[in-house]
Amino acid sequence: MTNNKYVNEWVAEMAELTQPDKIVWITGSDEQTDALRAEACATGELEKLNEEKLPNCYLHRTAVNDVARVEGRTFICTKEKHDAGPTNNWMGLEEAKEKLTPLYKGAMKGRTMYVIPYSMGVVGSDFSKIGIELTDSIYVVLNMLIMTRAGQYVLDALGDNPDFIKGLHAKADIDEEKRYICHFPEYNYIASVNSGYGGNVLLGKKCFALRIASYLGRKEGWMAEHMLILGVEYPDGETKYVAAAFPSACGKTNLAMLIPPEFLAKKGYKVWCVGDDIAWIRVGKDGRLYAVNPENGFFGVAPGTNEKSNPNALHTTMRDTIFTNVVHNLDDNTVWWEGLDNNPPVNAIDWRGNKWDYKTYDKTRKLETSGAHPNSRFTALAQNCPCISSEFNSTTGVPLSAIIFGGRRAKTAPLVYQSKNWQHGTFVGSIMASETTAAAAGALGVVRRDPMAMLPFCGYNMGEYFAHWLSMGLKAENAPKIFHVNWFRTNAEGEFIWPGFGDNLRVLLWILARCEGKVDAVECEIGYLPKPEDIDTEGLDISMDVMKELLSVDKASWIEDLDSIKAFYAKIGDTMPKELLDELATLEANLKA
Ligand code: GTP
Ligand code: SPV
Ligand code: MN
Repeated sequence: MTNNKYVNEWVAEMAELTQPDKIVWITGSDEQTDALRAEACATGELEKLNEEKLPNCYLHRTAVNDVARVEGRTFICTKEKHDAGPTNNWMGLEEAKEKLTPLYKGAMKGRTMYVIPYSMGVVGSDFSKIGIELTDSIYVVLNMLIMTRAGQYVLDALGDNPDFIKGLHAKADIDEEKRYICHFPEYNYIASVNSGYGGNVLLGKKCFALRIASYLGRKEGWMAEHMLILGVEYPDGETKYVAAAFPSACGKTNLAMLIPPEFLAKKGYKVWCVGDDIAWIRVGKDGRLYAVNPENGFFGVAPGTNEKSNPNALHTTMRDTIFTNVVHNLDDNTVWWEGLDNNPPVNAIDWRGNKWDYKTYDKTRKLETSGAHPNSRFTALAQNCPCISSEFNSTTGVPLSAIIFGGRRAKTAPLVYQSKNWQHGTFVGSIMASETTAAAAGALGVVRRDPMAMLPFCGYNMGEYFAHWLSMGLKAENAPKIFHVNWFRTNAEGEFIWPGFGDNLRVLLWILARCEGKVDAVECEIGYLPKPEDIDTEGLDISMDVMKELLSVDKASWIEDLDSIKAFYAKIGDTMPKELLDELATLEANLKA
C-alpha cells in the first residue's frame, strides 16, 4: 500500500471501471505468495508438480485459443498515426477508448484485482523504471513475481512520484475476437484484455520493457532492445560482453546460456548469462555502450531444451518454475516437452488438457500432434541459473564489445559477417529477415523483414527508430562493433549445416577477436567475412568445404533479396534515414559490380 495519490487515484478509477469484488496489493511476502499459489491450485489454475523432483514448480494451461503473442491485435495508440509508423497497427485515442471501455466495464465482477508494483531493473538504479500492473489473474501475479522485481519495496521506492507505467490487464472471456493489447506511449499506459498468455499479459515484458521503453529511450537518449546479454570469460579471467538481437524463438536464451565446447572449456573459457531477451542500453562516460537486463527471470521456450542443447536452462527450471502449456506426466507428476529426451510419458496430458498418446506425434504436423505447444514456456528465476553473471544485478550495466544481429535463414545469410562501421551496422540490423516462429500467432516459417528483431516491439515509427540508432552511434565514441550471424543455414535435405548451440562460442570468439583487432577478415560485398580457417573447428565433424560454404555470400539470393529490402524501406517511407538508403545503394552496387 502507498500514500502515492497518483497510484491510489488510478487504482480507484480502474476498480470503478472493472468492479472487482476485492483489491489485493501484492507485497512480495512469502506468506502472500504461498497463499496465492494455494488458491490457484484450489481453482485448478495451477497444478502443483512433484515436490521432490521439481520443488516449488507448477503447471498452467492457457486457453487453446490463447497460446502466443497476437501481433494482429497489438496496437500503438497515439494522437497521430505517424507516431506509430507504418510497421505498427495504429489506433487513435478516441477509438481505443470506445473499444476498450466496454470490454473492461465490470470485467472483474466476482474476481479479485491484484495490484502489482514492479521495477524493470534493479530498484533504485538509474537504468530502472517502475510499473504497476492491475490484473485479475493469479497466474499473471505469480509470473510477474518471477519476471520482475515486485512487491511493497517498489512502492516504497516510488514514494509520491507520479513517474510509473500503468498497466491494466483483464482476462475477461479470453475471447480472441475481443482481444486487444494496446500501448499509449504518450500516456505511459498499457491496456491488455481477453488474453491470459505470456507476452500479451506480463505487461512488464514486451509491452513496457520494449514498446513503451523504446519510445522513452528515443525521447531520453537510450535504447531498449530485443537482445540477450552475455559475458565471455577468457582463461586469463577477463570477461567481454556482447548483446545479440535475434527474433522470437531464434536462439537468444540458448546463446545466452551456452556451455563451451569441451576443448574451450578445458582451456578455461566460460560464458555468463546477464539476460536472455531484453537489454536497456545507455552511453557511458567513456563513450562505450552499457547494457542491463531489466528482467528478473526467463520466460523461455520449452521445446528443444534438453541436457545437451541447453543444460543451464534445464537446471534453471528444476525449481521455483511455472511451466505453461507443456505435457503433464501423470506417472510421476512432472513435465515433458518435445526434444527433452527420448522417453515421452506414457500416461500423459497434453497442452490442451487431453489424454495424449506420444505415438500419434507427427513431425510434419507439429501443432496438431505435439504434446507440448511449440510455444510452450517456462518462467524461471534468473538467480536459479547456474551460469548467471555476477553482473546480473549491476546498476551500471556491462560494457558491450559487440552487438550481434541474427535471424533464421535457410539460405542467404552467412554464418557470420562484420559490418564496416556503426552506420553500416545499423543498416545490417535494419535489413534483418527471419522465418516466423510459433512465438506469435500466424503462419510459420515465412521469411519476413524483422529489423533489429524489433518489428513486433518497436513502440514508434520505424524510420525514426533507425534514425535513433544512427544518433546513438554518433553519441558513443567507443561504440561496439556490429556483426550478423545465422545459425540456421540448411543443406539440400533441409538439415542445419552448422552444429549451433555450444559451438556458437567458436563464432563469438572470432567476433571478439575482431573487436580486439586480433584477427584478419576478408572484405566482400556485404562486409567482412572470416577466413574459414579462423573459426576454430577443433573437435567438430565439419569439413573445410562446408565451412567455406557457410562463410560464402550467395550473390544471386542477395540480389533477389534486394527487392524485398527496397519494398520494406518504401513501406517505411519518408522517415527512412538517407544514410541507410545510401547504404542500400552501395550494397546493390557491390552485388551487381
Ligand atoms: P524468445 O524467448 O521467443 O524471444 O526466443 P529466443 O530467441 O530466446 O529463442 P530460444 O533460445 O528459446 O530458441 C528457440 C528455438 O531455437 C529452440 O527450438 C532452439 O532449440 C532453437 N535454437 C536455438 N539455438 C540454436 C542453434 O544454435 N542452432 C539451431 N539449429 N537451433 C537453435
Ligand atoms: C517473444 O515472443 O519474443 C518472447 C515471448 O520472448 S513473449 O513474452 O510471449 O513475448
Ligand atoms: Mn523475446
